[in-house]
Amino acid sequence: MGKYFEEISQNVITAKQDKVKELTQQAIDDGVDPVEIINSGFIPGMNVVGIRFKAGDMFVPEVLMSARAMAAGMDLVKPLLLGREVPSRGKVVLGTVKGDLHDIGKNLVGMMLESAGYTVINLGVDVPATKFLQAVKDSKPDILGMSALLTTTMLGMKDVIELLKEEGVREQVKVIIGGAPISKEFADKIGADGYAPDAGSTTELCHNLIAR
Ligand code: B1M
Repeated sequence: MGKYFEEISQNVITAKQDKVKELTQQAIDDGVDPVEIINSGFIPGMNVVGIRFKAGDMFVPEVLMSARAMAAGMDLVKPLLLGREVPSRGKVVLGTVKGDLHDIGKNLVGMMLESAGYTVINLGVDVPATKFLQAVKDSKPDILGMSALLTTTMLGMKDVIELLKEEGVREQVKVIIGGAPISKEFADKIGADGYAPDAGSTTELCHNLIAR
């Protein structure tokens, strides 16, 4: 059974989408537990991608292709998980702040988090503070992640944190932020719990915040 995992991981890393699909289907037909295919095949592959991306050995287009290869395999596995309790590392609500339409980096962060075992609720782009607030109230995530690529829109992150405070839900959720103009200093200044410069370190940041 274990023979599939290493091969699936390798083909996720090298972004061979058709091969990932073929091997995943073979594993399913052979009776391999779908959760094991995720935990021992997809996630270790994406972990390597995350490490290589962080080290500068892989670039954004390659990471996206690996994530797509994994998603192709995930499409085959997901229907088998319906009605089953899939262990999640935690829930993350993600969105690009109001007035900002940039989503390539945010989606990359989302894919990395999903492949690391998180449940991700992606609110999309141009998300008003009230929508972030509603998502925190409704979905009760462990982490709220905001992205901004414009120096003008990054200030909207502070508005969201203030609104969470006003509504008495700030302490229920860890707030993390990222995007090209964002820095650790800015995160500290607006009272966020964390900042990550790239998708790989966002996963680590979430692990650390949830473990606390
Ligand atoms: Co725009 N844009 N753009 N743009 N754009 C920038 C950001 C800009 C720096 C270009 C420039 O002038 N040199 C500039 C901002 C200047 C500033 O504010 N200082 C700019 C501008 C001005 C604009 C417009 C105003 C242009 C215009 O219309 N006059 C306009 C604004 C539209 C709007 O949002 N309202 C605009 C529009 C666009 C497009 C629509 C054409 C397109 C976006 C398409 C899309 O996203 N679907 C676009 C693009 C592609 C860019 C650049 C070229 C690339 C951004 C990108 O995708 N990078 C960008 C220049 C640049 O950054 N070099 C630019 C790749 C991506 C993987 O990186 O997004 O940084 P990044 O994400 C990283 C990290 O930042 C981090 O992890 C990611 C992966 O490692 N990260 C997080 C991101 N979010 C995170 C969240 C986290 C943690 C980490 O936790 C929650």
